[in-house]
Amino acid sequence: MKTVYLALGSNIGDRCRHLQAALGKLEAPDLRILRVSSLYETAPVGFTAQHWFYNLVVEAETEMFPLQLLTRIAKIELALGRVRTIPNGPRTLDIDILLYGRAVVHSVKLEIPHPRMAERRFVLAPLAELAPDLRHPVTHQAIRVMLDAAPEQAVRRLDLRLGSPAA
Ligand code: PH2
Ligand code: MG
Ligand code: MG
Repeated sequence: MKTVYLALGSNIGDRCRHLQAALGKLEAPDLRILRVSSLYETAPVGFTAQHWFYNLVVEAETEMFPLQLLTRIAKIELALGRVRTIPNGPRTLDIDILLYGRAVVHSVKLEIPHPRMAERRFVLAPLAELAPDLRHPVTHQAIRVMLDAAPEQAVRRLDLRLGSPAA
């Protein structure tokens, strides 16, 4: 059993509903959602001519191996209407694996820890809410330290929390 952290984002249509539906689809006999961060409204990073995102981070426990988890995630993204157009462009739902236990994975299809997490407040702010003292397996920096060091980016924590489907 591994503890994993997943980052979810949506910036098309009913962002809340897409994220809530994703939580429902993630929960399964081989993937248990333990905790869900608050919801954050965040300015788009990278390709900036698009709507603001809703982002959150999920802490889960899974028996799946990393590539199995990636395949499961791709199915959920597809089921929720994801169409891949421009890189970093608008999406109904994006699910990224941030951390998988303390594992380091470099494969063509998958990199863990997520290679851009250090630059992304929209990931680090919700992750720091769940696991501020967790250390990045490569740099050994605590998540709260990574958040302090991350570049400026508008992230607003909303007074709104999506339910964990198991709760
Ligand atoms: N995802 C991206 C690119 N830019 N910006 C925000 N605020 N939130 C995201 O989830 C996001 C992004 C690529 O997946
Ligand atoms: Mg992403
Ligand atoms: Mg992705």
